[in-house]
Amino acid sequence: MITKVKTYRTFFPLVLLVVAAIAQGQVTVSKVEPPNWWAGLPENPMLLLYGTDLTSARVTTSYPGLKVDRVEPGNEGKYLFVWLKIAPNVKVGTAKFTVTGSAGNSAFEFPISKRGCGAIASSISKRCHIGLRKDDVMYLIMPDRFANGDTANDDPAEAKGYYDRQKARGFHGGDLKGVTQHLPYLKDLGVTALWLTPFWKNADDYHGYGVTDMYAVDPHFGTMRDYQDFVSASHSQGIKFFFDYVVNHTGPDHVWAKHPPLATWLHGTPEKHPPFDYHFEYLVDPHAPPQEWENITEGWFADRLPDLNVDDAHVAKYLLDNAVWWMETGGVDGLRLDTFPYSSRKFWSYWHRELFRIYPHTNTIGEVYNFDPTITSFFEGGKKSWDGLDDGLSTMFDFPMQSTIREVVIRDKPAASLQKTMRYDSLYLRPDELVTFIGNHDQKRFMSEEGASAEKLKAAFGLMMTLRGIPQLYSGDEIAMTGGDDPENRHDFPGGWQDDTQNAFTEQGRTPEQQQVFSYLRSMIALRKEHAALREGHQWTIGAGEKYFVYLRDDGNEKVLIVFNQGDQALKLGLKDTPMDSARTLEPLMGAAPANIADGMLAVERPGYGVSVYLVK
Ligand SMILES: [Ca+2]
Ligand SMILES: [Ca+2]
Repeated sequence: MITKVKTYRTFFPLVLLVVAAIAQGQVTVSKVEPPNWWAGLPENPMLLLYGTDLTSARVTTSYPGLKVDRVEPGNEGKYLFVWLKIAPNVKVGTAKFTVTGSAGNSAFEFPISKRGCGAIASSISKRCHIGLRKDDVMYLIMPDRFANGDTANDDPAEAKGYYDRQKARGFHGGDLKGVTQHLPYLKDLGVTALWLTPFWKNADDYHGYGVTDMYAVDPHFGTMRDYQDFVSASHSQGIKFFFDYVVNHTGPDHVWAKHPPLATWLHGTPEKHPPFDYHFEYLVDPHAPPQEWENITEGWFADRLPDLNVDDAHVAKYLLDNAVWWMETGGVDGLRLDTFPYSSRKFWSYWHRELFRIYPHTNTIGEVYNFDPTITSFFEGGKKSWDGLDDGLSTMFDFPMQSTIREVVIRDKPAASLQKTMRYDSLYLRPDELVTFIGNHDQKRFMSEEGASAEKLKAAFGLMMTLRGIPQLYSGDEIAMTGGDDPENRHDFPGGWQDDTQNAFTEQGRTPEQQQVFSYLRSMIALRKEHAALREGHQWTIGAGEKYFVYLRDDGNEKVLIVFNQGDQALKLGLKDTPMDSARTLEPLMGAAPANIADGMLAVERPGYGVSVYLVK
């Protein structure tokens, strides 16, 4: 009772003061998004101002080359949308804006920056905004779980209490500096592109998928400068960077969850929203009534993540400007698009068209988490579908192939299943650009599947490096890390922390089995780099059976033959009427079970287990 009285006495005058201030129209601006823009960037930004009493505010500036095109108030007087018009020849500098309320005024500064590959490091990074290409090998990192490059940010003052390396779902201390420090390791392995799970500001989500500020780096992962230094250092090592971009939802702790800028900003409220649904088969079906699939695009992911109404023009423009801002701030090469089917195709169509207008050489990789190619292929961009829309998506992760490789290699499904899955390549416009993988941060590790072994892991890597597509590795698989479903599949990389007892970043620190897998993968990547046919060549099936899949990669200049085998029988395949019918000899390149060509037949006497690669002469 006494406490209550005390509280009342302490706070009542304060409350009165605030109410009085608002009644008098005390306009304030507490945040501006985006916080800056660039001279010569062919896109005029829409600013979102946060503050108080912004309902009838006017915004002016006398900065040459800058004009306020129009303003529109948001909810509760807390938001104001400001559309800028920026002259192409605007000078680099800091613009000052005055915000005039019904009584009183406020101000904010808005820097106009110089374009480059990242605001700071433009002199080092000459090339950026170049998307994924067939020459690339991508590597996925969860920054919290890779390496701790800066212990000072482990338990940062502004977000204390989430750091605990003993907790599976706590922050473990990994950060952007840690990734930067291990770029030589990645370069040595043969990695040419990095995808990092989100590192923008979260509340307690170490994985980064619950954003609370779309214009900030989470303090656990470092500073904006660390981000810029990281991308710049990657570029100087010849490694591209892909930003993990999430448009479908924010974290539950984002201020928008309770105070959306507009009534139409989200699909519902934390209390009342459409349920989560992932049955993409209805979304791709022209005969399914909209009621069957509306919850896929409007439901709240996991029933708790505020779903952005991307069909609202303000939200769509916000998300375009935000992506452009990260692209410019760091010199990002491309974007990995999280939960792609969960946002409307009309939105993606707009967003991709505008993004590619600004960055014609970048590209996007969509997460379409489904194992049926008749469903996944629907989301590939470049074609209008039954809904009259082209969602613009450049390429996507090849989930159907990922599951087939595991089924064949680990669970002894017929090797010919590989051929069957790729038969559906006819449904894609660019099947050779699909991003192939054998695991990621959302799946049980390959090595933790029942029946897996280092030999099988090597065979899976061998397939991935020689089949059509652009390979993507998940950090830790190269050293045969184990781990079940989430969160067990996200253990720390051994050696990323000062006090780790093992350092698998170095050859001396790896166990014999780890070294065997690492060295095999490194050689396969090198082989792929050496032979253009493995990256660019058309893939022809030479033979497929219960225990073998034999295929050729042919780029017009060279022919490379790959024999995948998991049986103990000798192989004998007729080559007549195949693209190999004029082949005379085989030069072993890798794995190399003894093989020869005689009388129009390919003979592999003792094929052994796994992948063998030959140059065909
Ligand atoms: Ca740290
Ligand atoms: Ca959605």
